[in-house]
Amino acid sequence: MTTPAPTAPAFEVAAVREDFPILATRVGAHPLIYLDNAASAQKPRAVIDAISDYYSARHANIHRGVHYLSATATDAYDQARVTVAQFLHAAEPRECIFVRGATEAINLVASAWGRANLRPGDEILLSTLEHHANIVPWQIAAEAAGAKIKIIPINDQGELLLDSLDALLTARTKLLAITHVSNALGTVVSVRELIRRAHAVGAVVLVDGAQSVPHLPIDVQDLDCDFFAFSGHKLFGPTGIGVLYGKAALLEKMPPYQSGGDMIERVTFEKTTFRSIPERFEAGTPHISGVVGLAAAIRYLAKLGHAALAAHEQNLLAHATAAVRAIPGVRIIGEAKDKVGVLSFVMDGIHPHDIATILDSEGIAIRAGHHCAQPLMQRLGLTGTARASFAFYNTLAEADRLAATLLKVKKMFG
Ligand code: C6P
Repeated sequence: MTTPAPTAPAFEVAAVREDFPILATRVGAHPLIYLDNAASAQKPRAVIDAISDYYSARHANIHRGVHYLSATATDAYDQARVTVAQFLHAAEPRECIFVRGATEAINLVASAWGRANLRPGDEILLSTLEHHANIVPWQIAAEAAGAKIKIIPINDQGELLLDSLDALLTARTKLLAITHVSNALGTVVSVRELIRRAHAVGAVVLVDGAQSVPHLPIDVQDLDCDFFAFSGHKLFGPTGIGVLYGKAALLEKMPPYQSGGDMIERVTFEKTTFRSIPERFEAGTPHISGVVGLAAAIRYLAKLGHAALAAHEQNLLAHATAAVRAIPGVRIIGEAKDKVGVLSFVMDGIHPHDIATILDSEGIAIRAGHHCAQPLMQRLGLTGTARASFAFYNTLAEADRLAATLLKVKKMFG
């Protein structure tokens, strides 16, 4: 007789919820049901404690003092970079630059890489799914260089039309900037395939990972992307901190983005020389406590284990999708085969903001509007959607409450 293989322990959502103090909030008479995780995720005690401990016992400015506290803070900051590099599977920690968030990461590349590399007639390829943070910086860079922007279209399910790539990717394509996961629809984009095809024409690829890091394991070397951007606050870490990963060979050739203290080698009034990466791109006193908190979030997630979280989230998405789809007059927006826990929908004759307001009166937090993806909304013929976005601490009962309350919304509007 063979011994049965050990099965993974069931995901204990009730126990995990205990790690997040804010989930005990009450909104009037109702328990909070937080379904706005794609906008910003909540923070576990491990992150809150790490920040508190940092300010209570370890704070000083980094890279500047010879004293004990400065050395302690510098060590925490440098160790966090190692944690981030391991999380992304970067070849070296110096390839991970601390920035304010995904928005700043993309602006850094558009500004510094764009200035050095874009020329008149060059093309930048984006997709219909992009968040404004991965559109507007490229429009500004394209205008400055005389470059042109082209767009990968989508089908009605919200999936990229990869057949269009043959015509769109040419020797003129200098950069592909593509989202890994759509914030508005939840579509997972097959970035690995896109990166391979972009590299075949000599283009550099930036992946906007703002919505993928909370849901998918990331291996930047396996993806072979040139740049990868994400924000800490969507990854259960603090606001105001994020990461730009870039291949060392590319980062080293880029001019500075911002300038000032800590990024210089030597300054005279005639000329300044700059430090190597990562410091060249981290001018001024950084968000040290944010970096410490981000590393704590990554360690917390590693302890829970990706497979258990992903299975629970997929279960939540399937359950919520079926329950919401069953309500007459509701249309799900974004039905890609490969999705993370984002459920966008519209209801006949009811404005998304009215849906969100009524849900809020019952303690349910969702987002309504264009989700900073106006070109996507135009393609879908909508001004906005209602969006429920799930994290691993959400429960099937919360998904049921969402559906039951949407039924009430429908009755209220007749
Ligand atoms: N999306 C949402 O509710 P920042 O603001 O820098 O942390 O992240 C910007 C950003 C970039 N790319 C994608 C795909 C995103 O989803 C976001 C942020 C939030 O969908 C706030 S608009």
